Amino acid sequence: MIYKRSSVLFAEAQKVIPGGVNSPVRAFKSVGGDPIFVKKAKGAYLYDEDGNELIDYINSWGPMILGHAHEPVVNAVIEKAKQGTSFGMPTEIETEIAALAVSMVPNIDKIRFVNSGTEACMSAVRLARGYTGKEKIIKFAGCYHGHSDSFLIQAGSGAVTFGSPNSPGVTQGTAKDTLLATYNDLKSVTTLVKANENEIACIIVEPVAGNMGCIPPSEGFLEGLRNICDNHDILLIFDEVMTGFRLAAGGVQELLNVNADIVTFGKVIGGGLPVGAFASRNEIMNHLAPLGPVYQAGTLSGNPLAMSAGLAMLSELNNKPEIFLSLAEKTAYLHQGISEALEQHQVKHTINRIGSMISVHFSEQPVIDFASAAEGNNDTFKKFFHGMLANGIYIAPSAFESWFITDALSYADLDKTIAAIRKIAPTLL
Ligand code: HOZ
Repeated sequence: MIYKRSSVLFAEAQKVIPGGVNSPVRAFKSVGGDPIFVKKAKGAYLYDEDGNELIDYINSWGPMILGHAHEPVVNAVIEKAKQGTSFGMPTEIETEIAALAVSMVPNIDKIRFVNSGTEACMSAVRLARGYTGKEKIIKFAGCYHGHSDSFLIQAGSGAVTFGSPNSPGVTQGTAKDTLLATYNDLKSVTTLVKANENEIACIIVEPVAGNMGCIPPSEGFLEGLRNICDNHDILLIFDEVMTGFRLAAGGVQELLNVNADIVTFGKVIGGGLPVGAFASRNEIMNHLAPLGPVYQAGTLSGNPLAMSAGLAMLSELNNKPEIFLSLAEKTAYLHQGISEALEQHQVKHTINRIGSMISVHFSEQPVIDFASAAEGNNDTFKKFFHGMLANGIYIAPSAFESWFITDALSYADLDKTIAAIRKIAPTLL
């Protein structure tokens, strides 16, 4: 594969954009080399500026559940755009998609749309604080809930990829209200709750972690969090930015049958357009302005283009629930193929998978939390990443991200991916 034009574009970008990118993980810093500039995408494939075709396992970090440039989504956006692109006024389609989301996701009565997962999580925490009258929050090391101040404490994803899980610019005052627990370790949570009795507003968690690679919850972990919250008047927030409408129509709440008090969503709810949302029961949502005192707002919130893309995508997922099973089967097939290819050459690895999320950790130990995820061999990951790229397969340029499987991926694409891994496995030793 040749990446001349991408490198030229990257050099130009660096003159006018910090690091040449608008989100750090894209810069390839942790894997080396220049990032690839994408020209267009269709179905399971990316087409870059050098004319290469790549099988995509990032899928805009999750939302392309039906594949890129999915026709009903694209057509919905085109038709909407012809009628104007932003009004800062209510539109009927907002109610349509809200009603659909409320019917798909368990345990919510109302939903508020925002513009990103970051905004959704930030607003959910404000709502939890306003509702409970308490200030502290518990988050888990390696979980990433966007880049707002309260969450950049031992954050995963790009923050850990670039060694700044605690970012400068976050004040001590903010940091002291974020308490840190260990994923899949209920004891670490009860210790914090006991030490901060009546001070904790909420526990926010990725119910399936996707920002330290994919890490599913251990048996009883989410149920345990639910119990702790119930016993101490703490709200449980599920950050379903990656998992919502992906692991099941109703996300992890449905898949694993555990209820959260507030759920947050990201780009998936806009079919890949800039959007996010948070949702809860009436008693909590009615605390939001204009009904209640907790303020939250945005001109582009409920933007008609994002709503039309989201409505097209969610409608299709709602009408074809068999998609979730088919995605899980494809992911299991890929898992088996990757395992066999790596085992054949004795490459130390652990594969985590749930539904249509999967990741390969280059470590022999079970990967259950941030510490075990960080044990992975990054040199092996770098070789793996570049080997995959050379063979036309695009995975996230960081070991701390999940792969996402789409409906557009065929078994032939999966076989091509497995064949590439078989080819590069001997180079990983
Ligand atoms: N932090 C995002 C994934 N967990 C990456 C965002 C991006 O670069 O688009």
